[in-house]
Amino acid sequence: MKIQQEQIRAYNESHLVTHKRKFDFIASEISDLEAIIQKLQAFQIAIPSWALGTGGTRFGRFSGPGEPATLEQKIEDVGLLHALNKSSGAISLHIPWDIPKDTETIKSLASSYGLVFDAVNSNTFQDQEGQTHSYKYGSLQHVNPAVRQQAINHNIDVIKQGVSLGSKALTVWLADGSSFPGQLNFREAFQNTLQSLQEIYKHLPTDWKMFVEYKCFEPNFYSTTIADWGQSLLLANKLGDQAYTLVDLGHHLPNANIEQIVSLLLMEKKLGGFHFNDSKYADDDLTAGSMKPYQLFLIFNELVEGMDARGMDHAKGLGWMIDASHNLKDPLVDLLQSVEAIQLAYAQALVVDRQALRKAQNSNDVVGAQEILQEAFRKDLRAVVAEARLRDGGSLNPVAQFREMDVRSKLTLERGTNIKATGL
Ligand SMILES: [Mn+2]
Repeated sequence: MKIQQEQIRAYNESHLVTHKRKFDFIASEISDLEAIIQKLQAFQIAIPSWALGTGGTRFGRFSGPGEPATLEQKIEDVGLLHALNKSSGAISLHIPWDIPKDTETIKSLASSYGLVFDAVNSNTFQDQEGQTHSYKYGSLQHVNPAVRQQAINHNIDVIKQGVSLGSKALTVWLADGSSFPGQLNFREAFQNTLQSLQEIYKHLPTDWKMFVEYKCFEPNFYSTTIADWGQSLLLANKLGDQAYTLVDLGHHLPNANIEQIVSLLLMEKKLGGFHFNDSKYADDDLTAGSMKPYQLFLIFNELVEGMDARGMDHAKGLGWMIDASHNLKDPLVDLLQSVEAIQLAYAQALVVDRQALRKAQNSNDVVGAQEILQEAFRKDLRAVVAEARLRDGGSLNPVAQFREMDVRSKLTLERGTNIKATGL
């Protein structure tokens, strides 16, 4: 299904008076509002192809009705999101879960929804049917060079797929590591991983980036070969200018100061992109901003400050993507909520009084610094984000409109109830 512009216009029409009242109130409190709205309009967050079906846990998966069965239907789903929020204009494919059969047809389908292809993601954490070697004991780190070569070849294939789709980045996330002390020689595992990544890096087109993602534990529980930002940065530095660290919010030990990590990676020109999600304990894959919205704001505060310090384009300078897939909510509503939370945190970071904050920092005014940050965080900027969407032809309230239109029932009528989307 496709949401028609007329349906969005009609929805907005009936909510316009209330919106205007809220917007005019907040507009009177913010200077430079037009520039902020323009930045929000430009800011796009890529949707991963694996988040469109209901996710699972290791204990079970409860698929919902009307899930997308094909890549075409996944693109249709992202098209629905983008029609409503005008901020989800890109899709990130996971290979081999979502290999396009006919690239040109898939590209023109995506562009009919206003979508482009974001980073492509390789998968060497599962064995695929017909695969010669198993990844049970790792992939790029493996003690057997033949296994490493198989994983290298897969990544090169993924780059080729991405080139034909118009992607500009490869994201490498490895499950490699060990679950028991003594299982691995750490140094050798790291060196093998580095050499494998160097082989893949040679196949990167000159206008591409390689994102090296880290994760502190899971599925391995004793060690992960790229466990934290230090190890990822070490690899990215050794690989070269096109390699960057990718920060996934769920891939840290509890209470890690992610905003500080982001700030230093940006300073080193080594922050490549983001995977947004939220968590209480570990890689919980919850909706962005659902658990710790203040942390999300603090991260954006460092992002805006750090990108401005380097004169970067907020929208294009880094890769922005959601990486979440939970098992309770309708995945499309969950994604709408995530995008909204990200846009809100970004908007709040944009209204921070930077000059005053610098002054407070330089005079050790601890109280003042906290007041300045919380003044921005506690501003209700929902009407500002809604105004940015309205100007682009999106819905004033994507979540409410999705539910009011009963989009999921319509998708279920079209697709049936017994489909399980490929993914986590
Ligand atoms: Mn991730």
